[in-house]
Amino acid sequence: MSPDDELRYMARALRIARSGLYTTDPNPRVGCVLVRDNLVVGEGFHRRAGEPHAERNAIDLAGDAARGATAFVTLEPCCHHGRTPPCTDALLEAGIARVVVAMEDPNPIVSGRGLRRLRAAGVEVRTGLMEQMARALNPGFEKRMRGGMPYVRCKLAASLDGRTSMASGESVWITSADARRDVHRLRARSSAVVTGIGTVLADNPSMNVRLSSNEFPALWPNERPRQPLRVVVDTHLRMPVEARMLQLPGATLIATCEDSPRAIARANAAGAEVQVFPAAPSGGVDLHVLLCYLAEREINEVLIEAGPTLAGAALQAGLVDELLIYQAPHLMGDSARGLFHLPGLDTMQQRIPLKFTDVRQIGIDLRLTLIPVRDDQPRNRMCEI
Ligand code: AOF
Ligand code: ZN
Repeated sequence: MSPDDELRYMARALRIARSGLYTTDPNPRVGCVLVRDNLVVGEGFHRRAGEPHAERNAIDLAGDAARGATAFVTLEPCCHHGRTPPCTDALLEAGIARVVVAMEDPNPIVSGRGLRRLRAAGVEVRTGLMEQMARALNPGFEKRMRGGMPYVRCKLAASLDGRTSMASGESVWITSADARRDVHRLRARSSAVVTGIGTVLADNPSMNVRLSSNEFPALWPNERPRQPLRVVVDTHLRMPVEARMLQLPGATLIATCEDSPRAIARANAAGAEVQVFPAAPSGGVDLHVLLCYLAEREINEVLIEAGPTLAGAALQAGLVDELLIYQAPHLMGDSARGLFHLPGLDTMQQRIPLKFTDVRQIGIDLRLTLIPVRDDQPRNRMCEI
């Protein structure tokens, strides 16, 4: 098989893995392609935790044709008994001769053991083919497995002059319907969506996924995306019992510093789960502790959709991995509110430098993707509590 063929088959495995983008949580998205005599004899992806892994699905499809085939897998085959049996055993039983893997499984109970098991059984193993792309498919799973923290995206919608709401607080809708649909896809791939009580009180948002299945290009027919866990950062437990999100399917978690049993019971009765957290030195729920807690609940990808206070606090604490800014082609004027509240930032030297990783037009708006870059800022913090 030529190097070009190998790239082609791994690219196919990666594309198939994307079919699980909205459903595998908390498991990673994984794809597998089986090739014999330069023909695809089977392929599969992991759909949902508890259901068969990608390799198992591909082997079942190939049947006897799997014997002597090469398996292209986007993640190292597992070698443990979890909700499903080990894929290494399935590959060996099926008589797979060679395994090409894009990335090692960061899960400490696998982490190289799957590859060693295959090699020990005489299977030829190659790793690292299209590794970057495989890692980009599961940033949250990898970060949680390696550091006990979720991958955090922060989404904001702004005018061309970087304003997010008028001085009166009025803010709906800044961007167009196309950009809002894009945000719903972002929500749908996230395990949790985080907002602040200020946004709840001002806008009474639903924070759910409201797209029909055909608006998810990666989703297979008749499948619905999950609803992410809704998290409201609400230091003083001011959540109104009639908040719209509490009436909707899916769970809402209130993260608070208020431990009054009466206030908690009231929120519980309205359908919200309440978790009490320590306050950060600057006041308000300690977001680092909150994210560690979410990772413990197997939350892989977090989307912060909040106003300038919460978004600024998360950014200044070095907790944001990626910023997504939807920018609309209009001006809101200089009395309107900005993107981030960043207290203590007074000199040019204190600026928070960012790097563009993607810029594209979505309908009439722009979507800017950026990552923080400064090394002397706390960044990619691990869970160390
Ligand atoms: C694979 N192929 O398609 C996936 C893998 O509880 P289980 O049995 O589903 O195991 C989950 C773990 O298996 C998950 O944390 C990750 O380490 C690995 N996922 N491995 O060989 C797959 N989804
Ligand atoms: Zn497996």
